[in-house]
Amino acid sequence: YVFIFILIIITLLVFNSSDKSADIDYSFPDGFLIGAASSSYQVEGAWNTSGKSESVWDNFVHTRPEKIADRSTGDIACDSYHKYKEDIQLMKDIGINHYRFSLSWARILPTGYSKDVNKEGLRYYHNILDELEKHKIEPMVTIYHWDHPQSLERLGGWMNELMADFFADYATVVFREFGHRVKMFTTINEPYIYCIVGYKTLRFAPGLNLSGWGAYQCVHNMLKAHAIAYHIYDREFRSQQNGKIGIIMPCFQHYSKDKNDLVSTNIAFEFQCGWTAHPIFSKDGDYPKIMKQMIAKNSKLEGRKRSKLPTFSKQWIEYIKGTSDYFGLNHYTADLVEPSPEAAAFDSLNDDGLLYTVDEKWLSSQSKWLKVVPDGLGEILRQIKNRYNNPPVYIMENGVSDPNTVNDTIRIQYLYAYMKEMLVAMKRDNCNIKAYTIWSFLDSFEWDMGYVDHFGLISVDFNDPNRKRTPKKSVSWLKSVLKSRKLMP
Ligand code: LGS
Repeated sequence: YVFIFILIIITLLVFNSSDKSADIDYSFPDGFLIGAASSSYQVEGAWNTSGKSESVWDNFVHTRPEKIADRSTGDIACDSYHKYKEDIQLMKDIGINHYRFSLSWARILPTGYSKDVNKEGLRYYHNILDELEKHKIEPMVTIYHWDHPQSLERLGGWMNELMADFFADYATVVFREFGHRVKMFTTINEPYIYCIVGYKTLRFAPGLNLSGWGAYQCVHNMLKAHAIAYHIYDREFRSQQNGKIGIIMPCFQHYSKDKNDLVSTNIAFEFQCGWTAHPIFSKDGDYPKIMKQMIAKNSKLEGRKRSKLPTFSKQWIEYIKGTSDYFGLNHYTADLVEPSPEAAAFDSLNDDGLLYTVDEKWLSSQSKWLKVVPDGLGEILRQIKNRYNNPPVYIMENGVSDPNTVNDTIRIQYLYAYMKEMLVAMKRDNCNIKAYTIWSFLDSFEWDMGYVDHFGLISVDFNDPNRKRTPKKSVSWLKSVLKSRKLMP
């Protein structure tokens, strides 16, 4: 009896501690969307043709070539301006449900102002929409993915509060022109990355060092721009157009180096994901409290009269709160955080007082910053659910860079493991996830990494004037997943 008793206890223990996801069926629910993404500057090319003006990225790559790993530009990129039909045919062959792409502000409004509409620019995007419609692929349109006209940069770009109004005028042109055929809009892609990398680490356009406050001002004006555009859509277009509009945030998963350091992981979350998510999705709105406190404290230590983090008035807090029909999530990887007080005191690059590292055991990708940590996706999805009352989440970017040109086994492994985590979060933990979008459809101009990092499902030969496309091995894997609507290794 003792033996049987012990056996029962052991079985119970093993059962309880075993993977609770074991009994999950890895099929995708009806209506769940799977697609792929791109952005205008990264794929279009045709940088100065058909009425398009110079964008801040055109200017950056032409004037500061040393900032780009291979000194390349997006002048031609994948030439999707001319090859969109071929691209959309490839999407059709794969069987994806939606295509997330962005509009070039400088192509639609070359001067930046809404009165000067470039008909050829509008035509190009109508052509894409026609083609998508023909193949029954749903468009998901990002209004702004970092490439505003250089004419607006001359006025200070996102440092200028007026940019919020310029953006809202541009968005209004977009709603009026495309809203009857686009049911899914994103105002701005990742304010965090554009503002940090453009104003702090200086790797991206406009690459300006504004003594520690630029990134804060930049996100501040973007949040205003987003909210104004949201309200315009809500007031003037929603009832006839019936679409959704929201914003996209990058949220890495942060694990603490010391397992019990929940303070550091919370700070890391709030300084990245929470910076844009808290004002929009939290009950109280405004920036996360911890951010306001820490930045104010550091600003004082640095001898500044005001906090580097601008303040929203009560009216703005209310106006911004709730302005997203969905939580647009870009997620790639995870890191380890630990407190690093010395860095925090006087280094304005480090107001969160944290040191970020990685676990050397994590599998590497082609990009230095990207380690393969699939359970990070599950963790971040559960955090979003718990912190913001389970909003509908649209995963708008997830993917990996893989040095293998066609035999991209890292990508297959990555996508499989990350999608699996997502399904566990949906089916076991009831996270409200509506869509999964792979970054990216094509190998493309990866910002400061030029054409070095390959994120595409489709390889592009950038030495070929014709930019020949070749589907990678991950495409055949994805095809069978999409066909069976079930995840298979
Ligand atoms: O190509 C971009 C992908 C690839 O890596 C896409 O245009 C962006 O929306 C997105 O941000 N993407 C991306 N993100 C990771 C950026 C890591 C930079 C880390 C710097 C943090 C301060």
